[in-house]
Amino acid sequence: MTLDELIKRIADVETKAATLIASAESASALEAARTSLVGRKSGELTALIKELPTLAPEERRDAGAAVNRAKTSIESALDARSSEISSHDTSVTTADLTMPARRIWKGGKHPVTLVIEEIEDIFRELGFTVALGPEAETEWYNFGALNFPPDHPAMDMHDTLYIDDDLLLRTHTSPVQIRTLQNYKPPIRILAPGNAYRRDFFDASHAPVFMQIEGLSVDEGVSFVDLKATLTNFANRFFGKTKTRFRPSFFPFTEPSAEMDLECRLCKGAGCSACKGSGWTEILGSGMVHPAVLDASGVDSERYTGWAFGMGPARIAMQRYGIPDIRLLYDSDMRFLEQLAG
Ligand code: 2NL
Repeated sequence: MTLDELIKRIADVETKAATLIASAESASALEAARTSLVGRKSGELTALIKELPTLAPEERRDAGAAVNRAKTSIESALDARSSEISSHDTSVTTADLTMPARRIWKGGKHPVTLVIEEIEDIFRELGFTVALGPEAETEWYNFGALNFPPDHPAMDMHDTLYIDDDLLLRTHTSPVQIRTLQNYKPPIRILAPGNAYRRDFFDASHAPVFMQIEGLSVDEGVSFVDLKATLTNFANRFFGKTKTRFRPSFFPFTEPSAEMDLECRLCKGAGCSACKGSGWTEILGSGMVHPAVLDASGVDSERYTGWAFGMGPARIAMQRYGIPDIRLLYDSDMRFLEQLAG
């Protein structure tokens, strides 16, 4: 090859390079251009460099300088185009970076759990702690220690689920209170939430497994005034300021016993279908702990007195959220639960 020919070929490669580089729209197209122009093996300019030794020695200096100038200018054009392409790389910029992330559905709390937690929060402020215990109990913890006479109908196989002769599924959470009285010295202020079991048919208002929450306060000098004041304060906190009343009742484990009613929120006491015309709805049972219960648990009933209450958080949730059938709380139907999930 002559020097003139080589110079012309270099100029041709430079012209071609300018179009090739300018038309490359992606990093891979640009990389292909780089290979075809200055690649080690098959680059067109590289091929011309390999021609240098065929020239006459006095021509090689000018030819070498021309090839190097072309190589430098092609390489800087390649670099400039490369930074242009990466600054408008469409694969990054089409994503909407302001769009909120899709979060994983982690579930929500069941309405009965919400009610239990709210009750716990109110009583926690009043100095109560939460106590838990077994769901399978002996007859003594479930009935005997609670002053049930030996022939009480609640102990009947028709009402209670027995595992064997002496083991049964607790019918209330009172056994937790008995175990606390046995193991701790007064003052005692506890809340006992948990499952309880009865041999009932599953209908609109009964379930064979249900949540119960009981409370117990035992100390020297505790009176019915403490019961009324604490439970009235609780009702006003939980339901908002509402009239309450206490009615005499009976439980084997309390004497005297009282049921607390709340003025019906729907008719404001006038009487409606929700309160069956009475103007009141029952929310809990309560009473002064029977001295026989304290003595059975090893607490001196001459020195200590106490009060207790029990309520069904499912019933409370039904009143609060207007749920007409208790089975809705057991069905796990997301269309229902999602409306109340906390
Ligand atoms: C209800 C109301 C109640 C209690 C539960 C209790 C526990 C001990 C001693 C005395 Cl260890 N009482 N719990 C008291 C009054 C009522 O439950 O409607 N139950 C069916």
